[in-house]
Formats: sequence, C-alpha cells, structure tokens
Amino acid sequence: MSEPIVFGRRNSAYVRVVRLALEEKGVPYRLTEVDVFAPGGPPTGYLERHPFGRIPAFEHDGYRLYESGAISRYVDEAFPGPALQPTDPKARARVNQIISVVDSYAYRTMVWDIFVERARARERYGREPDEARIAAALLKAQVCMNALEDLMGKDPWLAGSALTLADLHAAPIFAYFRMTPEGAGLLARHTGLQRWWDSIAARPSMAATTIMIEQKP
Ligand SMILES: N[C@@H](CCC(=O)N[C@@H](CS)C(=O)NCC(=O)O)C(=O)O
Repeated sequence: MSEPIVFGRRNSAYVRVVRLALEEKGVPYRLTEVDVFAPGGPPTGYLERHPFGRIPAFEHDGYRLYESGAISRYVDEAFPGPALQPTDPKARARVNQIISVVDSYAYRTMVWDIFVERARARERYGREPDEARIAAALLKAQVCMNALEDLMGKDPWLAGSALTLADLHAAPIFAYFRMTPEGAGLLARHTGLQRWWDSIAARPSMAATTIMIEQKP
C-alpha cells in the first residue's frame, strides 16, 4: 500500500482533522500544500480532486476522496491502529452526531465569525473586527458548547471513555476559537470542555499538526 496523500493547507481546520486521524492511527502520510484561498482560486487541476474547491482532498493507492468526514472514517477503517469509532450502534451514532454538530453549527461560528473576525479582520479584510458579528456568534458558540457538554456528560472524551473521531473533528475548531479572548473565556467557564481541551491538546497528534499561529493569541 502506498503512503496516503492529504491535499490542503497546514493551517486549515478540516485538513487538521484528517491529519489528526492519520497521526492517531500511526499512518505515515504526505501533505501536499494546496492554497484554495489564493487570489486566483484553487490551483489548476485541483477541481478534479474536489469539485467544490475546498480542502482537504485525499488520495490512497489511486483512490480519491474528499469531505473530511468521509476521509477520517476511511482512515480509521482502512488502516491498522487504535479504533477511532466504537462498534456499538448507539455509541457510533453519538460520534457521528457530534461530528455533524461541529460541522454544521460550530465551524463557521467559532472559526470564521469569531476567530477570523477577531484576530484576522485587519490583515484579511483591512478593517476593524465586526463586533456585532462576533457578539451574535458568541451566543451561537455557547449553544454549541452547551450541547457538546451535554452530550459528553461526565465522560473524558466527547463521545465516551475513549478518544474518537468526534474529538478529532472538534479539536481543530477549538484550537482556533480559544485563541481569541472571548473563546478562551467561554472555554474556561465550560469546565467539562476545558478539561477535554486540556486532554486533547496534550496529545502528540496535536503537537504533530500544530497550526503555525497556534501559539500566538
Ligand atoms: N465539508 C468540507 C468542508 C471543508 C472546508 O470548508 N474547508 C475549508 C478550509 S478549513 C475550505 O476549503 N475553504 C475554502 C473556501 O471556503 O473557499 C469537509 O468536511 O471537508
């Protein structure tokens, strides 16, 4: 079997999901940098890998795949290493529910409306952060955090007693969110999630996939 290839940028939250899955499984892989945010759009030919022009895309033994959820599940099922999904149907559905919550309600709110707006508005858009947008997003972020804490209950990981894909899909989003003062403050007040973050942040997979700006709040 050949080494899988991940196409995308190192600092993308969704690319990091896939890289975290590969790291947790202990699978060597190659990261091929693709900048879909370049002024001219995705590089020539990239739309053949991903018709929506997003990252990540993935290839393994000539098999091409896009969508981080499909890729992370493939990685878990196609390679040896610790299982990242439970076999029990209810527990597995919980993992999928959390992935869907993170994808549908947390990503845009916590990364774009809060992190990018607070920390990147000046360099990205040449303007001051839109405080109304941030304030509205913080309310939505709290709904997400309450829901995740509720689903997590007293477990150490988001979907039970073992690390799963649910944690790997959520961690890159929280990595950005907590870099804002508002995100760090909200996380500190959600003690279950803060404990979860402290555990996941300490994993070697997180160190191996650090987003370059991660250290700079
Ligand atoms: N549903 C996709 C979302 C991927 C996604 O939105 N990736 C972002 C980077 S983190 C992207 O490519 N954005 C480019 C754009 O919005 O044009 C997945 O799960 O892979």
